[in-house]
Amino acid sequence: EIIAHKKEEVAEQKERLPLSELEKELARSSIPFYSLKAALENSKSGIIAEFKRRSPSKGWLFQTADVNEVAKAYASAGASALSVLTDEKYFGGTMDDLRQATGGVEIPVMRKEFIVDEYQLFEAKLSGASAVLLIAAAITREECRRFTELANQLQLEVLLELHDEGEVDHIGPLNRLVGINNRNLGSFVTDLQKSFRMADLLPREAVWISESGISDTRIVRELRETGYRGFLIGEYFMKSGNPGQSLKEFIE
Ligand code: IGP
Repeated sequence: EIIAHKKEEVAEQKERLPLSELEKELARSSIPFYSLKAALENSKSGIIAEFKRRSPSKGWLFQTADVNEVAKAYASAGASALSVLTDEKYFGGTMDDLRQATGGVEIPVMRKEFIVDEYQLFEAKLSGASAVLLIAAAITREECRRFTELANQLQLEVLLELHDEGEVDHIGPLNRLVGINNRNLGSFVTDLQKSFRMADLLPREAVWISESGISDTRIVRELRETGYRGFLIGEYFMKSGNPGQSLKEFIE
């Protein structure tokens, strides 16, 4: 469904702009890079604040949000990094949202997308992203290794997202940022216990990130005690109507 749709979307893009064109453009440009891994290892908040206009389960959270304004507000409120949805159909995001966010802040910005093709990695880099999400459930182990390698060559860090125990075998030696998505992909129900349950299976040398359904600081504290260094939060901030302020109060 969503993956098939993505593959179609990418195929159309590739026709308009061949990969070779993106490669040339990349060779001509110099794009600032901020390490997500370093930001999480060294930071106090560990919060990856997400710009998310809508979600498939909740509908619009903040349709008219100004991405430039929110990105800057998140950064100055103390976010360690940003995540920007670029999927339009399900999340109301665009590549332009990503470009505006990366142009306005000096912290790592991750492209949040269903990555199914190399092409999307070039796009991410050219839009100023410092990191990309790879969803284990959406790709084979071979693709995971291939995409991670190419991303690293392009100076993009990879956050590898897992949903259940069975996906742990996607983690390769290059995957140093591993996320547990607390949201069930089928039912959209979030279960924070998943992060606690799966902690034992994660490599010690990786930076662990807990994703989705986080809305209180007590959980963040418990996750940190369990070993998590990153906390990916979107809905809670976006639905408040003032995401930057909401993050600020969350941190204080
Ligand atoms: C943020 P939340 O519940 O705070 O809005 O979750 C983030 O984890 C979620 O948007 C997400 C996501 C994804 C969205 C995690 N992995 C993959 C789309 C695709």
